[in-house]
Amino acid sequence: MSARTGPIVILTGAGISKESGLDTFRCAGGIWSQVRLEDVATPEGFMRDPDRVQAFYNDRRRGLLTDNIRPNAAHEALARLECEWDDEVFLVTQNIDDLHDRAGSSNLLHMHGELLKVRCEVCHGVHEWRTDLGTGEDTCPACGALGRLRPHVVWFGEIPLGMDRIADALERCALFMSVGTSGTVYPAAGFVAEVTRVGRAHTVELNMEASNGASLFREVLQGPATELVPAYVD
Ligand code: BJW
Repeated sequence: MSARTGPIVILTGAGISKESGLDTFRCAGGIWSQVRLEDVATPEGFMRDPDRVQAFYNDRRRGLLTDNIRPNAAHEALARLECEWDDEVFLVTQNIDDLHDRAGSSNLLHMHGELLKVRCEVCHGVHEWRTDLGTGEDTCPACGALGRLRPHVVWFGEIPLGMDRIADALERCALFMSVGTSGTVYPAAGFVAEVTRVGRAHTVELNMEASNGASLFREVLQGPATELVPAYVD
């Protein structure tokens, strides 16, 4: 990785977990070709048919917890980078899986939430959760409300998490790296433009194919994350 003189912000998306065995959203055969996002990833979809939405996330939660889903060489390389540069590295992931956590990244923000957490619609408490939801018997560990837990994920129309912290980091960073994201979903898709507007940072995209925002990056590398990321950061 080229020499730098300031913080590094890394944005990751579903492509980084693809080689760990998790589906992306918009690749051929991806999640949005299997289900309609309006049905499962909007507050309106949840109000219309909560059981359907809970079943969608129950399936994905069970999938994530199977033994064969593990962090890959790209997650591990980003965790090593944080070991080397300490709190100079800020990892912002759009992914709700826990593969960065398992790889050892800790200066990490899940801007679209976490699959292994639930949020109580009554007291708004967030809790670790590893089993199915939606039986009507789910009880909030904090306030005791019955059947009012939802997946702690950010649906379309909801505000992503940690936006103030992200905006501050984008403004100060010397390197902005985007890994495995199609650059389709805002506000994450707009981060490279924000960094570029401030003008100081090097920007690099590592993705299987050119993303929607590829022309905004100073450097674009194409290929699988498990090859590109270790080669770039080590
Ligand atoms: C590989 C690979 C390998 C494959 N190696 N690469 C303009 C401005 C602001 C907002 C909007 C706007 N226009 C519209 C909006 C609203 C909307 C939006 O963006 N819509 C667009 C579709 C147009 N955004 C929102 O509603 C967001 N909220 C919001 O904007 O609030 C307003 C606000 C913002 C800020 C401050 C104040 C107010 C919320 C968005 C929530 C997204 N939620 C989801 C689902 C929930 C989580 C879940 O179930 O998992 O999040 S949608 C889904 O897409 C998921 C992902 O995190 C997200 C991004 O997908 P990602 O990661 O890019 O995956 P793919 O599949 O698209 O791409 C994978 C890439 O990997 C591909 O390019 C492959 O080539 C590559 N790849 N294998 C390397 N081995």
